[in-house]
Amino acid sequence: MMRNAFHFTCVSLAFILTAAHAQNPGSITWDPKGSTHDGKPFVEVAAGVGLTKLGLPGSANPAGAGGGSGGVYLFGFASAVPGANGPTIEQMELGGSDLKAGTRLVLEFTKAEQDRISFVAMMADASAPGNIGVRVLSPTRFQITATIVDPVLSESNNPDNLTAAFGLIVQASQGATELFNFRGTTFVTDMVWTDLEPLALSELPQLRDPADFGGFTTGLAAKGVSASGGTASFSAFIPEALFVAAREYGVDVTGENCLGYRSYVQLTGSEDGFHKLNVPADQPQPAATFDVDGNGAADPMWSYRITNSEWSRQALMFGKIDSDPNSPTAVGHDTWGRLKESVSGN
Ligand SMILES: [Ca+2]
Repeated sequence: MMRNAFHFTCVSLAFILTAAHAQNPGSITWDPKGSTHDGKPFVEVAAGVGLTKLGLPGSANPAGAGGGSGGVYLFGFASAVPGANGPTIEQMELGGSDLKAGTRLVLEFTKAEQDRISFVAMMADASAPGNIGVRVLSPTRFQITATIVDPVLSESNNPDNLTAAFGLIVQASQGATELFNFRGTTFVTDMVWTDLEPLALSELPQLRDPADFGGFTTGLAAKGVSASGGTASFSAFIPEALFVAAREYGVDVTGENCLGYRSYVQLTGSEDGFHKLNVPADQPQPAATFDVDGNGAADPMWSYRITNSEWSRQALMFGKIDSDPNSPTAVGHDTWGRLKESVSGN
């Protein structure tokens, strides 16, 4: 219930909020005129709302829109302007438009000067280097590069009749060094984006109350990953700067010893679905499509992937958690729900 409220009041409010509260802290606005699909510009029809071409929204001319509050911004394309409950799965289909799977998106957004990009999560194709990127162009502007993917089967997308869809979540943080600033970590999945959500803060070891610096992770929650229709992939592109920050808090975590977790259960290797993608494995790699610190130079990045095959909600994490016997190794869905409500209610 919280999840639905969280997702879709945001989207439907976008049309009001973007005009009334331009670039307040925690607000983000899409710039259709500054964005392209396979090099072609979008058409702006209202502040923060765009179409692939002139005309009315429809399955051949999807609308892009976003909105949010409290530093969380949700954005997606749909064949109709979303109603109060957000786009339906059918409205997410982009296969009859110019946004077919394989289309390269370069999307630009504006933000408040003091906001930092904590993380970006998107449904996209991360299979090739350069397909994905996040660059801070100026203190008030950033760019996301993505390639549209054919979604896999998941809880909301069942049966899987989608051939192309796109959406993303951006979490902003105010302050360069606050604990919930993942320094521009970028998560990419091939599961429909409405089956994703940010973790409740208390789900991260460093953000428990009191803080538990036996661990430091970054992560995302996902639900409804199919066991029967193949597995969903979750890639994480993590700037070296995040591990530097974690070590400043005293956690012995590096890009090399970073591990993957599913609801606090360590994934021990590729047989468990955790893959380290850096080559060589002990060095961060500069990626031209990532400049999250906005210094004009490619950020050194680490990349990992978790492949998942469970039907329940999972907290997917990358980092290092102390083998403290007090750390939960299995937490029931109801407990997650209560945690999230308590955080959301504050
Ligand atoms: Ca940089």
